[in-house]
Order: sequence, then structure tokens, then C-alpha cells
Amino acid sequence: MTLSRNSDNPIVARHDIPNIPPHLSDVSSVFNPGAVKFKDKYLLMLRVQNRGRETYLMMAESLDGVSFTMSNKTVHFDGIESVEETIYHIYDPRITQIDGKYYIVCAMDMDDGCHLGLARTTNFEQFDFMGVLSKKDSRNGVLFPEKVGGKYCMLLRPNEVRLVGGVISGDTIVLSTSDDLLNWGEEKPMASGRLHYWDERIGSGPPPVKTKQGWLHIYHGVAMHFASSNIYQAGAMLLDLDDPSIVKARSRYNILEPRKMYEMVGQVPNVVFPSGMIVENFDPNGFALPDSEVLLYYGAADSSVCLATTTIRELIESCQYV
Ligand code: M1P
Repeated sequence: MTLSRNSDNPIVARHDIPNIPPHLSDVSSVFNPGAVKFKDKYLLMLRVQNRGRETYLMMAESLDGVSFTMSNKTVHFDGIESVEETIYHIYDPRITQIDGKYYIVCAMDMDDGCHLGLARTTNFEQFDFMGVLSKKDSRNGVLFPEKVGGKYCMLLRPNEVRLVGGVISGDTIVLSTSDDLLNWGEEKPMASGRLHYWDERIGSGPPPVKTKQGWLHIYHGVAMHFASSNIYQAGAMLLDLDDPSIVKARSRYNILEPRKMYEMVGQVPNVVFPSGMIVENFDPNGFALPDSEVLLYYGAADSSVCLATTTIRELIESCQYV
């Protein structure tokens, strides 16, 4: 399995973020981006942290997927003021195109824990907040790009376990379905962490991609059996096309792990956190082509944004183990 890190990594770092008074000035970090191709441009929705450790979302655009120009304003979700509870942070956006509209699922830290929020846009200039999706403490929500069995589908990761270091995480990704994208039904377990191995705690990465072999899903796994640090890595799964709660195959070995200094050292050491993926080529029925290039965008050490590339075929070949 070869995932090639871009030689310009980190492709977006804290010094690339413009000063935007009064809140953004010489920011602390930028990481865990959502990614999408829109009108022949590569777009990232960046998670930016200022010196108050407050979180802002910011768009960046590129013609080649590597060299990005930052927006000169932060993203605002119109209508988010209607949420009565305090929202402390909105972060880790995952972007999915469904029927010509773009949906963004974010984590939102609130008084009673982390919840998933949904926003929608058609132009990446103006965004409408649609609602809070999760009742339970959850993170890593990703929407499928089309209905399956007549229903919208979402993967999410309930937060149930406190990791060394304080963050509440989880070890099971679940599948939920909906008729309207706002009201979500029963959560069916899809995949769990594997104790003693690289992915003891897990969470979804970018939204799943349709391939002839199944829904290709990149996820992060956390190895927790090391005294000094939790190690965040990336792996892949293939889910059944008709029932995505069934894992057909999964990578036994991680496909990307912290090795470079920018992944091992930073705000949270030893983290690669895949959150955006752009697949270049699909067939007319929406199946990703095996030789299509894949651009995987990830947060490194909760400090910067990096890019690694591969192909659909190689990602599928990494999924040989259930
Ligand atoms: O610090 C590493 C990551 O920790 C959390 O990950 P998870 O979703 O698996 O619990 C999140 O806070 C994530 O943003 C962060 O990058």
C-alpha cells in the first residue's frame, strides 16, 4: 500500500492563515479539513484555532489541490443563532455532495457534550444551518453521497470512552438512516475498535465513496496501549453497497501513520486525522474508477493540514481482512 505524502507538506500551516480582526491574528493551528471539488477547483474547509483556542472555519481554494489560497473571511452558518444551547466550538467538517447540494456535518462542543450539526450550501459563500442531528454525545459524522435503500445514510461515532489526556472518544462507528437528513433513526453498529492493535478506538474519516466492490470508507484508528501517547492512524474499510452496516473487508495494517516530524510533533503529538478526500474520476453511474487518483487531506498533530495521494485500486487492495 503506497500513500504518497506530498513533498510540500504541510500544504497549509498556521502562518498561511490571514489575520482577520478582531479574532484571527497569528493563529495557533489549522487542521482537520473537509474537502470537495467544486467548479473545477479544490476547496478545503479548514479548522482554524486562534490564540484563545477558539475555533473558526475558513474556506481555501486551489487549482491543483496542493497550493491553496485562503479566504479573507471566516465561514458563518446562517441560522445557527437559533440553537438555544451555547456552542463553544464547531469543528472537523465533513463535506458531502447530494443531489447537487453540499452538506457539511460538523462536531459542535456544547454544555452536555459534543453533538453533530448540519449545514448546507450551493456556492461555498453562503451557508444555511439546518439543525443538530445527534441526541447523544457523538463525533465524526459523515453523510453518504446518495440514498441507500431509499434512505439518507450517515456514519457517526458515539463518544463513550475517555482517552488518556482527557478527550472523550469511542470504539464503535454506527450507521443511522433518515428520510429528511434532520431526524435520524436507530443506530446500527457498523465497526468496532480492535483492542491491542492499531485501531483500538475508531472514527469515520471522509464521506464514503461508491466503488464496484462496495462503499470505500477511510477511518482513523487510535492505538492506546502506549504509555506516553495515543497514536492516531488511518485505515480503510469496504462496506456492503446495499447495507453499509456490513463491513466486507478492512485493512489489517494502517495505511498512514505518524512518521514525519509535522505528524509527530505539535499541539497533539502523533496524529494523522483524515477528514477530506477527493476522487478524480467516476463512471457515469457514480462508481469511482479503479485507477482514479485519490487526494486524501488530513490533519497532522492537530497543527497543520497535509495531503497524501493514492488510487482507488490501492485503497481497495488494502482492505483484505475482516
Ligand atoms: O487530537 C486528535 C483528535 O482527537 C479527537 O478525535 P476523535 O474524534 O477520534 O475522538 C478529535 O478531537 C479530533 O478533532 C482530534 O484531531
